[in-house]
Amino acid sequence: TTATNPKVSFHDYQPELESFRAAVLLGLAREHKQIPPKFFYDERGSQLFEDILEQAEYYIPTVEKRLYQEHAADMAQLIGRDAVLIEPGSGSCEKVQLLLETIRPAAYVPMDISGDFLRKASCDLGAAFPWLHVYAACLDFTHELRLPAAVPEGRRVVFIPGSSLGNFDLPEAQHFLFQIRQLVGKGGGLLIGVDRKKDKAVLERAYNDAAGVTADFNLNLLVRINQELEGNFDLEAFRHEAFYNEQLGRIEMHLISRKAQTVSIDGEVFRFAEGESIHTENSYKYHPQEFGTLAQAAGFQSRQMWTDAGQLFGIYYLDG
Ligand code: AVI
Repeated sequence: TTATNPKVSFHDYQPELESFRAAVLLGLAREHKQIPPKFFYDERGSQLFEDILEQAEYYIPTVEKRLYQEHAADMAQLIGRDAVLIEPGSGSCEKVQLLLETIRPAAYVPMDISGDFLRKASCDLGAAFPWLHVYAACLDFTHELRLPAAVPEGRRVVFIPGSSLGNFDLPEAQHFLFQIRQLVGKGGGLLIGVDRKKDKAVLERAYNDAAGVTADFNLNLLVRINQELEGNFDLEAFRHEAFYNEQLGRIEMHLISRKAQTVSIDGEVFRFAEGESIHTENSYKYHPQEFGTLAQAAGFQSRQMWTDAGQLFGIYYLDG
């Protein structure tokens, strides 16, 4: 609908070829069935996630937004002018907008697995910030972190709002932070939002919103399998479940089979017992000290942490 903006470019590394099919068929063949959470984010899933962000029970966006608003100047000072700002899992690019005018990066590199969604978000961003150079990279950031060749030289700072790190298991989180450290190098930085450990009831409400949006988000995975992989999941025969696993410090999301049943996907048959689960997501919560240790092991040095009065959420700035 808008004229092409020469400051916005799109680089497609085709992240989804084959991987969804393989992940589903392998994941459902395991003793404890599982599907990695990155497959939530097709276009409808990305939209449902945006709707989760609007739910009152899901406290992260409100708390985090306030922190960016209150401390933008401090953050900008640590990041420095004319940085290359890189955001893996950028989604609707909403958070970064709270910082762009203060940070004034030389380039912004949003990365997302959902191509159409990324394209639209980048164009909207280019329109809202006409001075900004955007190099959008459609890729699976859990698989590869690469910058389009056209991105200018400059101090690199990775920006990860929304506690995306929480969706990695510990070894993966470690590896991901290490890769970020490689990408930004010595002298680069990382600005990252990380959800904190807190009262179980608050956490469980956040992943079981009353309107059922998180449930739809979870169940959309089965819709995707039906549509893209010729599956025949009966959506009425599975339910959303999310609970806090205190011992492991994580929210777990599952899809629970309401009855004994078989499901076929692309000709392969999978059996489900009544009550059997497909584990679809973990969302780890970190004490500041735990996160500090993890980041340090990846080669980062903690510079600053900002948190809210309720100690729900932490934003960290780390030096590479
Ligand atoms: C993207 N990620 C940080 C969200 C989280 O809280 O772990 C995904 C989510 N799943 C259910 N609600 C939100």
